[in-house]
Amino acid sequence: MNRLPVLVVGDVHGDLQRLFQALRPYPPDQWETLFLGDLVNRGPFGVGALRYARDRPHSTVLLGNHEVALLQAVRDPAARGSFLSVGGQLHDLQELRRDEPLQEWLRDRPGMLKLEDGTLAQHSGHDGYGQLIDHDEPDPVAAINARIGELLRKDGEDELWYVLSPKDHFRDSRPRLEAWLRRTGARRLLHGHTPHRRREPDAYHDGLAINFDGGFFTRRSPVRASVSPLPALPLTF
Ligand SMILES: [Mn+2]
Repeated sequence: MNRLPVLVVGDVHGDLQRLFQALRPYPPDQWETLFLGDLVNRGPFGVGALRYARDRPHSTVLLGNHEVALLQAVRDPAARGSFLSVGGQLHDLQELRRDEPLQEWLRDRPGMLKLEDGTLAQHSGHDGYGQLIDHDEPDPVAAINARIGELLRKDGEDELWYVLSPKDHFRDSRPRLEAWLRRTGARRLLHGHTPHRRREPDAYHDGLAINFDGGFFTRRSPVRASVSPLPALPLTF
C-alpha cells in the first residue's frame, strides 16, 4: 500500500447508503482504501458492503468481530441465535451461504495491517489480539493474521469473537497502548469498533491512536467521522 494516499473507512454495519455518500469525494482509482472491519450486521446491506469493499480497486479489508459472527452462523446453524442477537440480518446469512467464493475471501481477511509509515490498523482498540500468539513471537502482526486464518478454518470463531469483542481499552490506558505499539513495532494505531460521537475521526493520546467508528447506521455523526484520509504521521512519533 501507500503508493496512493490512504483513505480509512470505519465500521460500516450494513449502511451502504451512507458508505456511498461518504466515498463520493474519493474516487477509487486515486485512493488506497482501508476498511477497518465490521461491514456487516445491524444495517440492511452487510453482504452488499462486503462485496463492494472486495471489488473496490486498491482496497484492503480487515476482519471485525461481526464478520466472525456471520461466518460462524454460516458454518453452524446452532450459532444463528447469537448471530441474530448481535444485529445479524437473516438475508445476509442466506446470501453468504449461497456465495462460497465470498465466504472463502472473508476467511482470508487479515486482522491487522501495518502501513509503510509504521501505522498499525486493526478493528478493535485493545490488545486482546496478543492472546492469539506467544509473547516472544518475532513478527506479531504476521503471526496474529496467520492464527486468525487458522481459527476461521478450524471452528474457532467463538475464541476469535471473545478476543475481538471487548470494548476499547487503549483510550483508558495510554501505557497499555504504548506497550502494544512497542510489541508490534508500530508508531501509532488506527481502529474502529467502539462508536464515538465526534464530528471527525477520534484521535486520542496526542494522536497515538485514532478511532474511525463514527457510528454508521445507528448513530448520526457526520460520515466524515468514519471515512477520512489518513492524517500524516507527526514527525515527533
Ligand atoms: Mn466491532
